[in-house]
Amino acid sequence: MLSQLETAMDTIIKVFYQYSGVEGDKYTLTNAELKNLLQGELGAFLKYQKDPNSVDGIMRDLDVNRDGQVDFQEFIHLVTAVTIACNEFFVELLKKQGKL
Ligand SMILES: [Ca+2]
Repeated sequence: MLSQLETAMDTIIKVFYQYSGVEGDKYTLTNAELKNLLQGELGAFLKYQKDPNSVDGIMRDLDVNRDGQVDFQEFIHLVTAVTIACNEFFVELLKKQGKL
């Protein structure tokens, strides 16, 4: 049986391939696949992006090797950054509530 953290990691991997397998190389995200993943899985994050063309900007930021695709290693940086931001938000909230 998988632990909670292993389940979370397994889910991240499955979500990535669920979206990356739609068109083109099934192991990388195209711009359209990245957009669908962000809208489907990180809607709240996308809502706070001020730039209406933010998906293109996120794609450029993530595509470190500049091949026009986002592979899993590039994608996991986004998950890490958003998770860190969420953690900082919750830590601040708990501090304000005097629970930390
Ligand atoms: Ca790439």
